[in-house]
Amino acid sequence: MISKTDKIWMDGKFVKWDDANVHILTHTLHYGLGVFEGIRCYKTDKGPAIFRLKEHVQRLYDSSHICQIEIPYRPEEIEQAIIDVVKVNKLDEGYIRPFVYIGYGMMGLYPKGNPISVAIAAWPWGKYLGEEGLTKGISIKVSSYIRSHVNSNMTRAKVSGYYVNSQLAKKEAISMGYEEALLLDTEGYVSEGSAENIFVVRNGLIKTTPLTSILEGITRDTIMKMAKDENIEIVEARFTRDELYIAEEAFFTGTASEITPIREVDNRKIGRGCPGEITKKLQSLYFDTVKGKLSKYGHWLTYV
Ligand code: PPE
Repeated sequence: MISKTDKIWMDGKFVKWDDANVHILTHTLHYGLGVFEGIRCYKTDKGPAIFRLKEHVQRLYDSSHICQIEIPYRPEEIEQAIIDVVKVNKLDEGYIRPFVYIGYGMMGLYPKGNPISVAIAAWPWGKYLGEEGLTKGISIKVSSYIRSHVNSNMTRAKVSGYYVNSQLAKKEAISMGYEEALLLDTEGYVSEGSAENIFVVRNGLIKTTPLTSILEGITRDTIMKMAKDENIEIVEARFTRDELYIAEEAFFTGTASEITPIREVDNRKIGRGCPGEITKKLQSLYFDTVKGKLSKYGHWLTYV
């Protein structure tokens, strides 16, 4: 169950958590065209810090642009509202969910004139794939569902409706005893997890899937920059599921899932079946960064 906080920002006003409701004929609720973000804020020595706020807000606007939804606020207003939501709720650590949706008005697939609304909620959210998942790694399954064709779902946008595909894949994986699903693209190459980008390591080289059928993850970008700074070779290249099977290390990245090692894929151990050295190194750099312990990456933090 979600841990409630006090207030949610809805179109410029703070509303009590329990009163943050919408009409049942809210357009996005029926047809799935809404865009959202997932942002984390972490406890640091200098108070709560929001990780890569600007980039998340930029992606929210990019998602809206792709979907031709006009957000009735300026990006600076949304950034400030996100900071205010953390402040008002006295959160020192948690997850922030800005959501842009098409409101009540017309039904049918051309909702001309329906209001565009924005809501921002924040709440404490622990380890997405479990504490043990972070330390020992998770077991995943290549899904029978595939990511949509690039001209069906334009995955540079983070659209609510796309998560039907993710949920089906996740349900399938969990019902079969795995912790997360891995989806392939329409051509059969590795794409991403239900809510994570993926990296593999082999012979000291890191590979991550190129930006075709995947969300342009902000954690993915963070890890790519960190690997480069550590002089670890990293490339964006397509790879197949068997290349993943024989990888020495593999891990998922995402705001919610952070850096989660993958210890097994389709019942095949990855490396020695525990988090590898490069994964552990990047994971610790990531946690030190978000917790404000690395001044080198301090520019990615917005203190509340
Ligand atoms: N791919 C998908 C499909 C995805 O949903 C996410 C984030 C990522 C990659 C990683 O992106 P980034 O967070 O920018 O590194 N998924 C968000 C939603 C999770 C949820 O259950 O809700 C998240 O991690 O916040």
